[in-house]
Amino acid sequence: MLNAKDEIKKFKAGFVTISGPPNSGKSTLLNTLCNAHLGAVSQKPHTTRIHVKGILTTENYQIVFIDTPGFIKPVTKLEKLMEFETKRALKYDADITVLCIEPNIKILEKNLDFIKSYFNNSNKEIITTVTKIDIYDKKEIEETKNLLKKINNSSIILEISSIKKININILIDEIIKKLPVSPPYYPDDILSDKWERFFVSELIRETVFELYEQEVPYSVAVSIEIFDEKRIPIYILAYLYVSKKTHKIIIIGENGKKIKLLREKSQEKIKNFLNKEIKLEIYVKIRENWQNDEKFINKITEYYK
Ligand SMILES: Nc1nc2c(ncn2[C@@H]2O[C@H](COP(=O)(O)OP(=O)(O)OP(=O)(O)O)[C@@H](O)[C@H]2O)c(=O)[nH]1
Ligand SMILES: [Mg+2]
Repeated sequence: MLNAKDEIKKFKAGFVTISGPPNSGKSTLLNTLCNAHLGAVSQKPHTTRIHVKGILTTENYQIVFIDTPGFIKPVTKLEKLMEFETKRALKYDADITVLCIEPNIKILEKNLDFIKSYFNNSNKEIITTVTKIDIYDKKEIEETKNLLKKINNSSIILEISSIKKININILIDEIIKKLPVSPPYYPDDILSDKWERFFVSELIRETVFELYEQEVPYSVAVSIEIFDEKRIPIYILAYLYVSKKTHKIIIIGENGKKIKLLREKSQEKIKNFLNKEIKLEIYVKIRENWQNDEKFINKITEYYK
């Protein structure tokens, strides 16, 4: 018979979706929880397009986090895919969901309907996190918590900061309490379900979000055409697709200065991520209105899956 000590030792494992309004800090939380740069992060909303799994394994548990795109009212086919990715992770994949809410009343009110329907449609345990508390004052954090309690008073609410690592361990403890007893889903040395090519393309896309304004980052899709590990340094050729001619001109910039910066910054990030020397080349291509071209979207997300 099992004694109490053995009970504690029982291995726990499960899936945890990270959801919430755009720009609320979901991907940053994934990266902090997994201690790796897995999700693309930017100051602009709708950075994440496809779900990304981050796997945290210890002696006693394995948590498979699923970062998802922010809540979206889809218009284009790409946005429909983003919405599908969010809903799929919520409905089928997760044992628990972590809802990320930035304590900004204006943004919160804008997303209230999404948040309400999230609580109504989820049949899973929800842990609500009020994010980025290092940059908000107490009053705003309290107001947010009160509003959230009005919507749902059964979910735990934790105040967190992923950047300052505040209450991250408490969040992990709360998740472990709710995790089912189960063998691990992945080998203990696996950090994500995605291929290196995916992270390489996302690091380039993240840099595009950093360097370009307005609609340009949303016009960009990245495809890794060559990833040649036999060459030293590793040779990577990326095609950067834009949906308009004018965007190509903006991406390249005067005398090619802007794309040079994009190449250099992306190369540095990829080098740090892979921990290997690399040589990156980027070609810009026009693919008009690709956001509504299902075939193209499938091609571009082929190695994402
Ligand atoms: N100060 C502070 N900023 C944060 C924190 N977490 C995230 N941010 C910033 O908030 C912005 C959005 O972060 P992301 O992690 O990309 O947000 P997201 O929810 O994944 O966004 P989408 O994928 O676009 O829905 C970035 O500029 C982050 O650096 C935090 O704990 N503190
Ligand atoms: Mg994100």
